[in-house]
Amino acid sequence: MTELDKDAHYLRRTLTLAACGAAAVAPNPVVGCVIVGAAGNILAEGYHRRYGGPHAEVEAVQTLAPGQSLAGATVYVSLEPCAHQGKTPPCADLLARLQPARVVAAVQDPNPLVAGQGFARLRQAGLAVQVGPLSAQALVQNRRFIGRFWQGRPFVTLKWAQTADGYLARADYTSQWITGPQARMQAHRLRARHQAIAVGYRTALHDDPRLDTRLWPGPSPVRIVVDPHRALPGHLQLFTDDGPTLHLYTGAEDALPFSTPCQGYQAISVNPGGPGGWPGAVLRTMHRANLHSLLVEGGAGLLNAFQQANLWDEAAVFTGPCLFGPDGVAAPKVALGAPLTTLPLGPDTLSVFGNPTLGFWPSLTANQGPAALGAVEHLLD
Ligand code: AOF
Ligand code: ZN
Repeated sequence: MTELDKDAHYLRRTLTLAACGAAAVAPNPVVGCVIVGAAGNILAEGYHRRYGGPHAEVEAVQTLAPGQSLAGATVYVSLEPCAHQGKTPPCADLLARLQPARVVAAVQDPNPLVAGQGFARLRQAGLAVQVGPLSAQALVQNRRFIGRFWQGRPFVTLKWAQTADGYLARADYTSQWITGPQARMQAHRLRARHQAIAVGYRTALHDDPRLDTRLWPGPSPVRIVVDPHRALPGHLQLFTDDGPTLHLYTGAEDALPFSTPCQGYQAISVNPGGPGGWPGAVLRTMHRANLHSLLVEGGAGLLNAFQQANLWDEAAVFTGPCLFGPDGVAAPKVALGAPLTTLPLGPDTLSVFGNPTLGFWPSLTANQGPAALGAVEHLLD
């Protein structure tokens, strides 16, 4: 194996380890770490297991044999070691004390508390520092964490299920499943990967959704419901099942609309007349609530609003075999281009698209060259 092959091999392993934390670390990034000895043997491994817990480097160092020297060793990590005193002391200082020969990180941490300072500390301590290979893969894996720093707003995924002829629902909104159980599990995986989930008035009323993750491991997202006139009835599961619900409306902030809302319920008056219309109002509310990623589940009105405001980064489109035309509710008319990846799911498919005009995907491809477009293996982590 050449040195480059070896670095790619172990960095790939850091990404595999990082993915093990996917269900529990948000809003932190997923991070994996592998320590390889001078003889090429793995000495320790670890990953960031849960938000607030030890970082990947600490997890790995804790599994080193007592007294193990790191002379000549390489520490591989999927993200730049941190330089700040957060919930744990800086990982860069920990590695500097252990004095391996090299630290190889897949990407720089965009968090302004780190942003190159971790690398600087390691170099000051005399360690060789290398960034990449596999930068594009690592960026894709942490795109929700990284994208929000690049854009200064939450990472937004649009999600919908459409019929083979391009409709979201029948014209009269009578409820009918478009996709099968495999696709629904994937939809719950997507929910578990986002900190918040938004639906509009009509979807809340007609579908009475729970918006939880009962079909996939991971936390249920904070529910955001856009109800311009505060007209939704209090018996909806969004308002009765416990779990945070942010109920967004316009107008005066007076008494709560329901006498017994669920635990974590908040009625929030917003101004959709500001920049970005309703999508802008949703994202500003999320910023105040410290929520960094959003799955927009529908319906057509809310999806179209995010698309028209160009406030989206990714689209996850499920397509089932049935036909609702010609009078159904049309799927959003988004210029999607070619999918980044397509997953066959029983009779259905899931296609993932990146916004071709702004934000994460064009920045990634501009920074990395078109080869980055092949870096899609972590899209479905
Ligand atoms: C690392 N290794 O495994 C992770 C890092 O709130 P804290 O103290 O856990 O810090 C979170 C920040 O630390 C997060 O925003 C990101 O910049 C970095 N995450 N860094 O060296 C890790 N998870
Ligand atoms: Zn750290």
